[in-house]
Amino acid sequence: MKIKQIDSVEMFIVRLPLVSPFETSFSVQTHREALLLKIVSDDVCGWGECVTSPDPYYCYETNATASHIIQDFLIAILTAMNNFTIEEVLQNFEQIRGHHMAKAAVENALLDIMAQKYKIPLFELMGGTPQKIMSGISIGIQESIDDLLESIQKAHDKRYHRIKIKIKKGKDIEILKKVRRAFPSINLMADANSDYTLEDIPILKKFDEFNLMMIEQPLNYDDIYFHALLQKQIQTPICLDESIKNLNDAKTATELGSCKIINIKQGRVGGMTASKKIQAYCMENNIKAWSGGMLETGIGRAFNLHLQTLPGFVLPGDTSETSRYFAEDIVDKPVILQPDGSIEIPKGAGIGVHVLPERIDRLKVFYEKLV
Ligand code: OSB
Ligand code: MG
Repeated sequence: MKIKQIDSVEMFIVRLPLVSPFETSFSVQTHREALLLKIVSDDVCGWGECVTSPDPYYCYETNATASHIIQDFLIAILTAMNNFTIEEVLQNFEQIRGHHMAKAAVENALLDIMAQKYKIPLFELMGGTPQKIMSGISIGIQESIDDLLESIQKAHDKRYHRIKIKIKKGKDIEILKKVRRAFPSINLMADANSDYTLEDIPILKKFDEFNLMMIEQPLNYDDIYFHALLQKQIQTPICLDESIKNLNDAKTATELGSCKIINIKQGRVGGMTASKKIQAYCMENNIKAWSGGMLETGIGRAFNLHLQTLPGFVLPGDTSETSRYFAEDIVDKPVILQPDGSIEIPKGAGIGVHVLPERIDRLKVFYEKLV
């Protein structure tokens, strides 16, 4: 089906307090400032969430760069088109280099519209299989080991399918030792967010004794080659996050042996369609994939849930329940874990969550009508 024309485009930034600060090796986040797009086309309203933050500490894109690219380039391209498919939009977006998160946000909204036009859930439009989605939680660096053990205990009681802890240099071996002593058999992994270098190989080798599912992004955020050298020297499977920005990066990493696992964040790789291609490549090339998170609101998380119905997503992702992030979200229904720790895909056409205008209105710190 084609989209006839774009009727309106609105951009919001909402600021939601996190239930607790989220500390990584690169920053401490106390709020999620989410850039949202509301696009109306052929009388259907679609939503997209841009996974950028206000700061460029995870990657170079920020809410400011994304709103610039969306407003001055992507929406300009979009509104110049008539009677078009989403594939044609993505082709036209290729002229703009990088800025994947900005592109993904626009594609999000168009996919939500398209699925609603067909009156089917987004996963069906994507070619996924309806199923329960596995859950996972990402626990930030804590003040004390007791705080960390308590957070892990809570997540374990909720039956999260795997637990990821954030680590950094100096907050690693001793912590992992204590976590493993307290929880000898949980599915555990560690995310370093690029805090190590090859000089740290003696430390990174010690991770092998903790039976981790993987270590995520140990080395530089844009490195692929040195991760291959590291993987040869450690047993713990390496998972790449920051370094994989597109299918070509996934191929390079696979051919070099830089990782055994890839964290696919739909925003980081340029959207749902790009993610689908990467998961297919991973499946064919014996790389395990999972869906990462960026502390999304219920809008972005709905996209991540639909994405995980594709067969390449064989490991639990960073998809947690709403209450782990926010006291109140901007959508209904909130994500909750089932008694077995799984998550149901939102029902209904499109992304299947209902965006609450009153909440957006109350939490917004920026608004502009672009079209
Ligand atoms: O490295 O995976 C990461 C959040 C923000 C930026 C980077 C990362 C993360 C997370 C949280 O780990 C994942 C989530 O629960 O959304
Ligand atoms: Mg990560």
